[in-house]
Amino acid sequence: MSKPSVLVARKTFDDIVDRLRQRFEVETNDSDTGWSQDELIRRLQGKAGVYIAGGDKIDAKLLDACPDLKAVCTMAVGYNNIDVPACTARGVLVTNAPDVLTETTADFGFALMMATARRITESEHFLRRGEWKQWSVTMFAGADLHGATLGVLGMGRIGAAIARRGHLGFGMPVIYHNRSRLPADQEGPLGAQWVEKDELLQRADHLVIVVPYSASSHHLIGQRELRLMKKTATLTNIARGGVVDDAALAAELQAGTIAAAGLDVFEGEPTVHPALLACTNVVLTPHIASATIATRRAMSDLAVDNLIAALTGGVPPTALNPEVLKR
Ligand code: 8YV
Repeated sequence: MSKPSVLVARKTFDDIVDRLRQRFEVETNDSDTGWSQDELIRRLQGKAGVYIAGGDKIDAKLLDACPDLKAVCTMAVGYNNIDVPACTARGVLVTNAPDVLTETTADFGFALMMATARRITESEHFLRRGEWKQWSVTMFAGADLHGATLGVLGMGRIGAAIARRGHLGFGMPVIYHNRSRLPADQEGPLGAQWVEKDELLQRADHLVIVVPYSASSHHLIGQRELRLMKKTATLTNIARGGVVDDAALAAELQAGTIAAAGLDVFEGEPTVHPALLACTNVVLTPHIASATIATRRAMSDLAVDNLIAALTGGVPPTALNPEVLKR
């Protein structure tokens, strides 16, 4: 019997792809540029599985055009790029890559929040431009993190890991909003108190956004929400572009409605709203919250574990629609 064929639509570590080659016929994308959906559809003909990343769109149109596809395995934890119900309806298994990136992403969220509060990139740019001529008592004076109130919007795995850092490491009172409140035995170790969303915005000194993107979280933070925040507050978004209305944020940053923002994700990335680029009180990074070698390897490995299990009769470790396996 011939081996099943799979497509690795995103370049990843060669030795991890070799694990697929031992079992399947493998076609790879050897460039860092993702394929258009038409190209993806063309290359998926006759393929039983696909390894993707966050930017690759899997929808009903693609599924209908790729009838041999049985498994879609993303190396990201977020899966807003995949129409999971459409996959389930067609018996296509979907897996994501949770847990393995939680601590790395929380480290980065904290780093971005600190860089934002303490004006690290803004002051570095000033120094590099040769503008540092004298000391001043308020030069790049920012806001403290220790003891300040940490607000977490979205208390999933990554939100909890950020709350733990704030509570245990920085003595921050932690407030959070999430659709469902954590059980008391989970809130306790995080020192976290559930509050309504508006109260979170009003009370947080440093707000970190960690909610998944969906139609219901689109522009969850816009002009109204920003205007509820303290003038001295910072906002950090490591979730997804689209959760924050970037144009509204840029306008409110320029107006001084909040002190500063740290953004790792953007609407329409890799394009960044020009008004954000023009703000000095924003730290901008190119969607790298999970980017350590160890974690990117772990994410890729987990996607490959899932793909192998899905196509060899095993149990994929992190299936999003495991009901498909029972059919
Ligand atoms: C990924 C992410 O780098 O896992 C996620 O959901 O946002 C990032 O960790 C990216 O999506 C991979 O494409």
